[in-house]
Order: sequence, then C-alpha cells, then structure tokens
Amino acid sequence: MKALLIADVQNDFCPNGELPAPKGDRIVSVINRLMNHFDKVVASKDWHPIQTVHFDKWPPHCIQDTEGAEFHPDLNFLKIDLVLLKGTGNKDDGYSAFEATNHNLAEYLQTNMVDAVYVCGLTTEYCVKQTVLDSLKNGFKTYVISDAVEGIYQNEEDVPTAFKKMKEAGATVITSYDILK
Ligand code: VGL
Repeated sequence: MKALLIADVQNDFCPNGELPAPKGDRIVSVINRLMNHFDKVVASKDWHPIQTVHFDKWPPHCIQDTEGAEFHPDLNFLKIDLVLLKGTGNKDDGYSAFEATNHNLAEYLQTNMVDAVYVCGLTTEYCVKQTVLDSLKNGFKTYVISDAVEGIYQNEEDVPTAFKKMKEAGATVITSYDILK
C-alpha cells in the first residue's frame, strides 16, 4: 500500500503567513491532484502552544486553534484520512510527522499495510526533511515529490542541502509527473 504524507500545508507557512515559504501556496493544486493516486492520505499540522522553546528559534507560527494553523483553504481536506498534530508540547520542535502526539504515525502506516511513503508539503528544509529521514528509519520505502515541496529559504543552500541529505539517507526523489502519468 502507498501513502501520501502531506507535511504542514498551513496558512502560516504560505505567503502572508507568519513563517512563509515564499512559494508555499504553489504546491496546493499539485497535492490535490496527487491525492487520488494513494491508498491512504495523511497530513501533519504544526500545532504549537503559545509558549514553547520552539519560538526561541522561530517567530511564533501555527499556534493551536488559530487561523495560521489551519490548512491552506484550497487543500482538499476531505481526502485526508488522518491528521497528525506535532510540536504540541512546550519543549519540542516537532519537525517530523513521526513525532505527532495525537497518533502514532508509524503504527498507523504498519496497521494499514503501507510499505511506501511519498512525502510532499512544507517546508523542505525542516518538516519534509525530518519526516523523510524518520520514515526511512522506520523502514518505509520513502519518496520525496520534488515539485510538491517548498522551502523557507533562510539560506539559499539549505534546500539543495536538504535534498542531498534525504538522498544520502536512502530517499528517492521523484516528480508529481512520475505519479500522475
Ligand atoms: C517548520 C520551520 C519552523 C516545518 C516548523 O514544519 O517545516 N519549519 N518550524
């Protein structure tokens, strides 16, 4: 079974949000088209309390129950089977969807006989990268959909470096075309 794992396609990571990927909203229509091609679709949300050590490093973003923490309004959330909340404590960064506190993602995937995980979403250098690395550690065949992710680009080289690390760890980089064709 194949799962699409959508990382953090939330308002605060999109243009006009508190911690935007400059082109974050570009990937929403791509992701919507991909959803029908998978047995399971899971989506993570960064879901922070107002006070957290995470905000020592970052401007406050994706605060629980705020507009900024909602999915981008165009994301087809009706197709999402499971929503994972991460970064929910005040002492964790929660970059990886496998650190979700409301569900055990690895267990959910195993229970549903998923052997291949396809990761897309925001942001390439943080949540996407960390989720891909954890997916590999959990033994899943792991793909990154390169035109369905976007970065924050604090530093120009962070995105290429993230792709390099994911590949070195064993991830396969593909495009949405490889799935939709
Ligand atoms: C993220 C930067 C800061 C992410 C979270 O989920 O990708 N990026 N906090």
